[in-house]
Amino acid sequence: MSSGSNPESSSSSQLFSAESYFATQPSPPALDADVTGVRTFIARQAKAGRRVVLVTSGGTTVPLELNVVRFLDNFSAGTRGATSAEYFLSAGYAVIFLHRQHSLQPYSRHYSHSTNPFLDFLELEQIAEPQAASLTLSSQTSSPEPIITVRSSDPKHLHTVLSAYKAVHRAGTLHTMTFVTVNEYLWLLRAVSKELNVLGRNAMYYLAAAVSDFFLPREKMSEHKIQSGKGSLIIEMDQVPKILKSMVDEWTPEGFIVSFKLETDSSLLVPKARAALERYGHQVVIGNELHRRKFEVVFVARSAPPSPEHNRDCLEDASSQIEETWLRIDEQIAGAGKEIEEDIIYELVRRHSLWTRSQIRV
Ligand code: PAZ
Repeated sequence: MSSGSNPESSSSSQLFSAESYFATQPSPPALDADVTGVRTFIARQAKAGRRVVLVTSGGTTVPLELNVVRFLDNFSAGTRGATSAEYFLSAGYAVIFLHRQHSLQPYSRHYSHSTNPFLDFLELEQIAEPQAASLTLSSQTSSPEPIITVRSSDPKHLHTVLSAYKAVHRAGTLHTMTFVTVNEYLWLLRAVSKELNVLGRNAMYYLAAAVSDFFLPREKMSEHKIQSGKGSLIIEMDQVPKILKSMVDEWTPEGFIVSFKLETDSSLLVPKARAALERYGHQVVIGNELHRRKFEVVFVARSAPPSPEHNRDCLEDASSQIEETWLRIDEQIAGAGKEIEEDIIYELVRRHSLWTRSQIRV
């Protein structure tokens, strides 16, 4: 990074491998505690015989200073991830929801502060005499207890969401973890993937988070707030390592890995998704164009092998066997509440079932 006020910074960039990244960039302070928590969760789900999916959601930040005042961010609100997590849960999966702090979450997303402000659902009905039990909790023991009622224009929907939310809590099938920076995201992704590897093919990875492609290594960051007033600011960032390759080859070789590819130029969508599948050798790339992402996505995956005799090398070399499947919902139906994630998850669950039953890579 260079600016008139930041003369000590360097302008040389280097190419980080996953290995050199983790050897040089600091782990988040809570990593050990996070790993202990997720390990316990996975063990419980394994005992219950459940499949587990890691859903990543929301955008990562790239801090520009060590004492961070400024950072680069991403548009993602976490809608795709939070919505998908609900459909995975209702399909019987346990979900590790690794999300950007304060982004949308399963169930509560229906009543977020901006779409359906919670307080708008509450009415102060009447004043009742204080109950004996509540007297001990109240500092103003002589004041009557207010009664608050919930009023919704669509109580059936509220009831459905609340019932599902409570059921998931009772079952203990949702485990949430948070990140803010791209560095936290990468460390957590690696740690959770290694833990989930114990489930082999029963683990799925649904990587819907919008992860920065560029970052500022710790050694290039200014310690204090970058000062203005001495002209323009020039920042040279390094490329975030391609961690999908490490996931497939090292961290979780048996897992069913689904990555997302976002483009704004729709002519690039399929070629880039195909290239990602060929490059990393995982199971599915879901392509989505920024403005159409709620109505259509494209699944890019290898076609099912014609017979179990096909070996892994034969399939991986055959790029001609990569096929595209478009999934679309009508915009009017989407406006009436239908969510494309319902169909995405239905299709992925079907493919994951085939994957768990097959003995070869498809
Ligand atoms: O969070 P959101 O629902 O607004 O957006 C979802 C998305 C577009 C970030 C996701 O579908 C996606 O494509 N994630 C991967 C982005 C990428 O190419 O890095």
